[in-house]
Amino acid sequence: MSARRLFFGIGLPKPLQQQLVRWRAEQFPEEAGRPVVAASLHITLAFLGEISDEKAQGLQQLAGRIRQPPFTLQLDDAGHWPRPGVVWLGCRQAPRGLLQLAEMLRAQAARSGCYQSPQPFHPHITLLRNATRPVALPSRNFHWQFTVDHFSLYQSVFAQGRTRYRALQSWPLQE
Ligand code: 2AM
Repeated sequence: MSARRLFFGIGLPKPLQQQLVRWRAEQFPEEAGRPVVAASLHITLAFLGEISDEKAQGLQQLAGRIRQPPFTLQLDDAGHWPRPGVVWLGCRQAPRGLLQLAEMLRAQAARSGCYQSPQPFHPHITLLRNATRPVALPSRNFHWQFTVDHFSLYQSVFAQGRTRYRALQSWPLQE
């Protein structure tokens, strides 16, 4: 039986991807870490791991039953986790809609046997990887926002030395 590495997440609007990539290039020197390509910038809601197509189908059905209104996400925070080597963008106060959506998807994933980290959910967009050395973080005078009106199931595909994320299915946020 085939297994794919999957996760539920939120993608970014294309213009915002471009803005973030330009800002990142201004803010961080090349040696700070390996930049995630614009099209791969995302927020993970629930990581599923390598799962069978059967299990994925069950989770896709459950995802389709989620009823929640859209919400606005403010990107006004940044940080560095040296151990996984991640520089990230996030929000100082995560909106309730984001936390609810992630909680629902993570609970459904856990009930289906997908291991969920016991660490608190910290929504973030990974900007740089392999950032294990100290990094000077930009002063917090940035602020972007966007409306989240859908979420997606992504496949993580490793090919030619790099990982890319492919959206397999999306669901609108609506009541
Ligand atoms: P990261 O960006 O902080 O590394 C695809 O790998 C996505 O799933 C990435 O956003 C990654 O988060 C996240 N991810 C990978 N492994 C994970 C795990 N064990 N628990 C939670 N999220 C994970």
